[in-house]
Amino acid sequence: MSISFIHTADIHIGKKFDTDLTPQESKVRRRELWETFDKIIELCIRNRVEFLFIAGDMTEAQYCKVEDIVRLVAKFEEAKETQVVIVPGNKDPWTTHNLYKYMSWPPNVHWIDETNQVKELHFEDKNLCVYSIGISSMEQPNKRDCLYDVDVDVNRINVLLIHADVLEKDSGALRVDLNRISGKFDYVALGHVHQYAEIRDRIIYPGTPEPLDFTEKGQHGVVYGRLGKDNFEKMFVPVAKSRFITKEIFLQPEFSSEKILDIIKYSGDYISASKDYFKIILTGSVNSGIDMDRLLNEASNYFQHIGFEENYLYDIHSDQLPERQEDSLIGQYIKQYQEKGLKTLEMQKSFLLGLNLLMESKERSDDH
Ligand SMILES: [Mn+2]
Repeated sequence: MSISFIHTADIHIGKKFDTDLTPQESKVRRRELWETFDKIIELCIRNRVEFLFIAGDMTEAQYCKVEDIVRLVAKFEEAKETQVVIVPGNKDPWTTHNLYKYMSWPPNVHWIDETNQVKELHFEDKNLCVYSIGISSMEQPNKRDCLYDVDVDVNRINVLLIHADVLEKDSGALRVDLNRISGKFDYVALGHVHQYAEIRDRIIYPGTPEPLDFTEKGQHGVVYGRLGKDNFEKMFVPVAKSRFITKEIFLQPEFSSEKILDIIKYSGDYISASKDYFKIILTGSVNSGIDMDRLLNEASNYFQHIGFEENYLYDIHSDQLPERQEDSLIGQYIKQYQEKGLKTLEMQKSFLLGLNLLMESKERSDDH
């Protein structure tokens, strides 16, 4: 006997994307999280998936309104053939403030509402037992040591569903020592790490189904599996709408502005540029005659979202600067800046901007 399941975590519905995105883009991205959630529900319905395991951080509770929770209830109602097991994570902890507590959920939704002892959910008809423990707050780490005392019935399919740090990267509250539990469970459905990772055989972090920032690289999706006592098959189903892509471009002084524009433009193919989030890191050195602000502004038109990290410097040589007489205005200006040194891109930009203005006004007065 075996069960079919989808394992996801860290959807972070409601998240405010205020670091990388503009307020308008942030709104779009929040809607995209919902679209991805809907897609996961659709996958369950279409494939008659028996179990949906959600291993914490389904939402960011502090940004969720009652409407959001009502929408979740309605979506789970649609997937009524799928048994949904949800454990709270550190972004949606099981506290008195959490709206989850005050909602009436359809019968196919099973909440892990225990934070001080292990909860066991038995699905007799499927010979499955799900073990789990929630999180109440990060400040008061709950006693997860009880996890290590679990006794499983080896004749059943045993799943551990948990929002946890098994890589020892985080503060203590979320840590779980795999060495003390492995062997007991036929599958460990983890949440918390946002990148897909198969930690050991049958112990998996599915990652965020829709990536949340530039640290969450590559393809994102959910784990779709079939699990029995003697068999396990899984596949990774990419459900993410967009990817976060970082590219580095090394600029050289001989590059023309057309060439730089082309390199940026071809960082993403047409489809990718229309839906993915790009960050371009510019390094190297740029000809001092190129107006990079204008160029980057133009390049932005080819992307749905693009941001630049400007780590290059202008290539400024004194022999390329206009012929100067020490006492002329331009001469004074250049001298002043050279004494200060042109060490940062910001200083270089303001120097070149001022120089161009002076040159233009000189040309104008020379014409008269
Ligand atoms: Mn998370």
